[in-house]
Amino acid sequence: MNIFEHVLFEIRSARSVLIVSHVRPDGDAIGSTVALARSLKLAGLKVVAWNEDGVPERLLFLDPDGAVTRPDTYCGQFDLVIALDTATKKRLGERTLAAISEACPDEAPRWINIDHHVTNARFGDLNLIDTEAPATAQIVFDLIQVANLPLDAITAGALFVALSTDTGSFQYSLTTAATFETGAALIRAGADVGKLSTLVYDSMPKRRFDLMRRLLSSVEFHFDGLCACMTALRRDFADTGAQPEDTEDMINLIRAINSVVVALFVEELDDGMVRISMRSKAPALDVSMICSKLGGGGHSAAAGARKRGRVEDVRNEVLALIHESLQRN
Ligand SMILES: [Mn+2]
Repeated sequence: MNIFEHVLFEIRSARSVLIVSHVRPDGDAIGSTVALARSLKLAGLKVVAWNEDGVPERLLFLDPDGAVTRPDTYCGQFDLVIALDTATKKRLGERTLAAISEACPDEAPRWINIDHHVTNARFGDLNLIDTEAPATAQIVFDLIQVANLPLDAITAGALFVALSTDTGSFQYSLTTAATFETGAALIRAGADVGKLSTLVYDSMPKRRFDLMRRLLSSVEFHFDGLCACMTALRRDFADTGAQPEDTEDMINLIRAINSVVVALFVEELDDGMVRISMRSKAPALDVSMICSKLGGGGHSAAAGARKRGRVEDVRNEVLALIHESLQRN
């Protein structure tokens, strides 16, 4: 059996499946979760889908039936957990992991880990990791195809948005002819490109615009303009009414600047932690290496971490690591 057959065998033998994805979920995490949960349900399986932070407001249209909930709303046993788009178990969130233990007091469930992050820790009993895949949604789509699982318009739409958002709408370097072929197959299966793209790329609450205006004025340049750093403080959220999810993709505003090789986004969280997001435009400068040193991970061109401390201290520590990497390149 190849890995796909193994995964499908496990899924078909399961009595009850739980699908989970990482905290602060993006389009790929939610889209892949909605799609796999829906397809398996349509195939007659018993499926529950959780995300620690729930579905962000801007992605609610992907999940019209509210299939993805926060954890702890389920009493019952799972014999299979499928983690999507998540490099380490810890990234699933504390409450999610605790709720899984509570739901399965007698026997630990089997774990399937489906992901495309280079830093994936292979924490599953089965690990379907393809670091060449531009999105986890691509792997989920391949599974659905190979197994001949149902692919209705909602499933196709969720996969399309996941693929589109993780590739910067089919622009990043991992985008290949096969990615467009998958996009085409999803359109044939009922994904409405115009409608979905407007919902994803052409709509924002005013509070996000207000936050963006403030964050743009926080931008600082370092190392002869090679690095741009944007900082979001708690008071920026308080003053604008913005939510943490409103910072999504804000880093692309500074990544796009010609001189910038490394873009850094620093966000002060409520719990004394600081969230770090990084983007690299130089193939030789791997930001997942820098983020690994800070306890995080990701892809070579896009990575992140969380660290306890004051914003200024964490920012200076990260800038020192970036400086080191720039000098080596
Ligand atoms: Mn992804």
